[in-house]
Amino acid sequence: MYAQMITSEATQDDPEKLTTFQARIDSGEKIEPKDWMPEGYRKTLIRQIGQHAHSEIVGQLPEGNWITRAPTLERKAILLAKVQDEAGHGLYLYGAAETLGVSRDELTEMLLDGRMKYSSIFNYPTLTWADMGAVGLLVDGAAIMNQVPLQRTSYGPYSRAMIRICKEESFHQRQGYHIMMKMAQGTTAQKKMAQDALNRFWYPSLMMFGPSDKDSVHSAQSMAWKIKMNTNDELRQKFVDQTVPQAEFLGLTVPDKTLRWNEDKGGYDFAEPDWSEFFDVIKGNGPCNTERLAARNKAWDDGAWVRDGLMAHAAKKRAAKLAAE
Ligand code: FAQ
Repeated sequence: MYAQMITSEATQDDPEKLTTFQARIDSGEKIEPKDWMPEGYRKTLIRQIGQHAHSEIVGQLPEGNWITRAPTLERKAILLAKVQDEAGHGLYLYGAAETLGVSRDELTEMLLDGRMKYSSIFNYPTLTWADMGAVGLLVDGAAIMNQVPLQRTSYGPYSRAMIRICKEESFHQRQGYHIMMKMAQGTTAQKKMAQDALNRFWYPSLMMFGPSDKDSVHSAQSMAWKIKMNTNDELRQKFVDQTVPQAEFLGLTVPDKTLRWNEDKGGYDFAEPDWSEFFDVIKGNGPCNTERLAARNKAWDDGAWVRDGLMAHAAKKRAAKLAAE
């Protein structure tokens, strides 16, 4: 439906403006908020940046759940800092989306009433401490693989937000790797926990890149506009190629019996995730969808008095300034 909307809107745009716009994109120029842009470009960016921002915010929940239970003071402090970073990423991204003419409140309302999505991965539970390692290693690892190319995306505010986000995400991935390393080198029970976390998070992490290219509705147009720099399958392949040796170094086994190095393509052959599970999760039927949205709705309702107070204070200051003029 969204794709149809974009096509019909794109055809309503002035063809001459569209040609000039595409030429700017093709020559690698950045598009800035006040520049002319096709309505479909603007809407696609709002959808992608908004979904990305929501993912950062909802993504705090499975890890926030472990802050009080992290095994040492040092691990608590690191995890707390990581979760705070995710909040910051959400804020830069909401800021980037706002330059496209949508407010943060509107975006939040669309998340809360189900009109906008967030990443499928955050609908899976984090059952043990080793899951914090798997989230860092795999989820942040997949996020970086997707986001490093987005530093070169065509929309200026999005690309600049991604530069800072990627720096922080690489620390996140390393802290996950460090947790996994400690667990894998620990007692038999700890190694088992690390393996179990890898088993549960492997396929959901592969799903983070989106459906296979043949089923990706938006890739062709988004890549022509350089909103996306790679296809979903290209990034998934790169992620597998990067992550398998890391897991092997830890002495852990990737839960895919078909996994083989393919000399001809210079990458691994691997099993696709269960796509019916993916589509089910993004429809709202994953293990934690209800819980995640309930937590965000509660946070929004509980924070209403703060927002109202800030608005009343701002109105009072504005009125005082006007009276003094
Ligand atoms: N989950 O045509 P495509 C993070 C939807 S950040 C849910 O291929 P597109 C940091 C898609 O929206 C993680 N929905 O779509 C962190 C579309 O539905 P729609 C988030 C998904 O947009 C770490 C439909 O399927 N990162 O994790 C997913 O061209 C640790 C058809 O798909 C970003 O958002 C999915 N996985 O490509 C935080 C990166 N995949 O909207 C805390 C930026 C697809 O028509 C802890 N986003 N869909 O109803 C992107 O690069 C793209 O949006 C893709 C999807 C690649 C996700």
